[in-house]
Amino acid sequence: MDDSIEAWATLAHRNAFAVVGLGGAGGDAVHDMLTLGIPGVQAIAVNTDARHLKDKPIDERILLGHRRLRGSGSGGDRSVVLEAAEESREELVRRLGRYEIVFLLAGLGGGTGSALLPFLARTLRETERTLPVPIAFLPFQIELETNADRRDNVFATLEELEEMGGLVLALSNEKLRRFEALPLPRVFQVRNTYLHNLVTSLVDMVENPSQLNVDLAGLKGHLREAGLSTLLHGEYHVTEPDRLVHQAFSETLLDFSLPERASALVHLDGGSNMTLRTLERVLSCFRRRLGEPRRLLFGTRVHPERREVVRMTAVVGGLKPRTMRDALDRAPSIAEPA
Ligand SMILES: Nc1nc2c(ncn2[C@@H]2O[C@H](COP(=O)(O)OP(=O)(O)OP(=O)(O)O)[C@@H](O)[C@H]2O)c(=O)[nH]1
Ligand SMILES: [Mg+2]
Repeated sequence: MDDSIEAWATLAHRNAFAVVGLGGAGGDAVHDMLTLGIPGVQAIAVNTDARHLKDKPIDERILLGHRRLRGSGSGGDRSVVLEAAEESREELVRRLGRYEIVFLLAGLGGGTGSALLPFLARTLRETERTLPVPIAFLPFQIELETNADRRDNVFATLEELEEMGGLVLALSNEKLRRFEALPLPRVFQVRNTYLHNLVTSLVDMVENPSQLNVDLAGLKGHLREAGLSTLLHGEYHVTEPDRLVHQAFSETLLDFSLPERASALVHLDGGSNMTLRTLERVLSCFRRRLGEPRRLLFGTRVHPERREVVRMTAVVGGLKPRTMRDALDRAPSIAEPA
C-alpha cells in the first residue's frame, strides 16, 4: 500500500472527537459515557468546582478560574464564569481546538455549564477547524418554577445560543419524566446512554468504513448546517422498521415542531438480518415524518451475527428556532402527589 495514503488516513482521524462536560451535569454525563466506553474519543471535564472534578475519574480535567474562585464553584453566577473563561481562552482553545468535532455537554440553570456552553461554542467555531456540537440539557419544569435565578440563567443561555445560530442539540429533562419511578441519577443515566449511542454511532460512521458510510468532512458539513436539533433513539425488532421510527419520534427528548424542510442524520445498528429493505423502510418513514427533508444522511453498522433488534440513533435538525423556549413553556408541570 502507498505509505502516504496510510499516513493521511492516520492524520485525518487523529484527534477526531472529544466529549467535554461543562459544570456538574456535563461532567456527570461524560463520566457515564466513559463508564459505557467511548474508544477513540477524548473525555474532558471543565468545571469551577474542584470537588466535583476530583470525584470524576475523567482523562483530562480543567479547573477554571481557580485563582479567583479557589475551586469552590461559581455560586450560580454566570458572569464570574465568563470572566474566568475569558482569562483562560487561550488555554481552552489550545486544549479543545485540537479536535475535529467537540461535543460540549451542559445542564442549563447553574452558573458554570450555562455560561460555558455558548462561550465555548462561539470560541471553537472561530477556530474554523473544530466543529463544536453544543448539547443543552433543559432543566425540569419544577426547577424553573421554584428558582428565578436558575430560570434567568437558562433563558440567558438559550438567548445567546439562538442569537449565534448554527447547531444546538437540545434535550429536555422534562421528557425524561416517563422514567420518574427511577432514582434521579438513573434517570440521567438513561439520557446519557442515548448520548453515548449518538457519539459512538457517529464515531462508527466515520471511523469504520462500511458499505454506506459517511466521511468526517461529510459529517461535519451536515452537522454544521443542522441548526436547532434534537436526538431520537429507538430499538425495535428488525421486522418492524416502521414501529422503530414511530417509537423514536414518540419518545423524543424535546417537543418540537418542524419547519418546511428539516434534516436528519440516521444511524442504524443491527445484525446480518438487517436488509436493504429494512433500511429503505426506515428512510421512507423518516421522509414521511419530515416532509421532504432538506438532507437525509445515513450510515449503518452491520454485525456479522443475526440480531433481532435494530438500534437507531438520529439527529433531527432544522427545528423551529424558538422551539427550545417553547419546549420549556409547554412542558407540563409536575403533578401533585395523590
Ligand atoms: N447533577 C446533574 N444535574 C443534571 C444532570 N442532567 C441535567 N442536570 C441539570 O443541570 C442543571 C445545572 O446544574 P449543574 O450542572 O449542577 O450546574 P453547574 O453548571 O455545575 O453550575 P454551578 O454549579 O452553578 O457553577 C440542573 O438544573 C439540573 O437539572 C445530571 O446528569 N447531573
Ligand atoms: Mg456545579
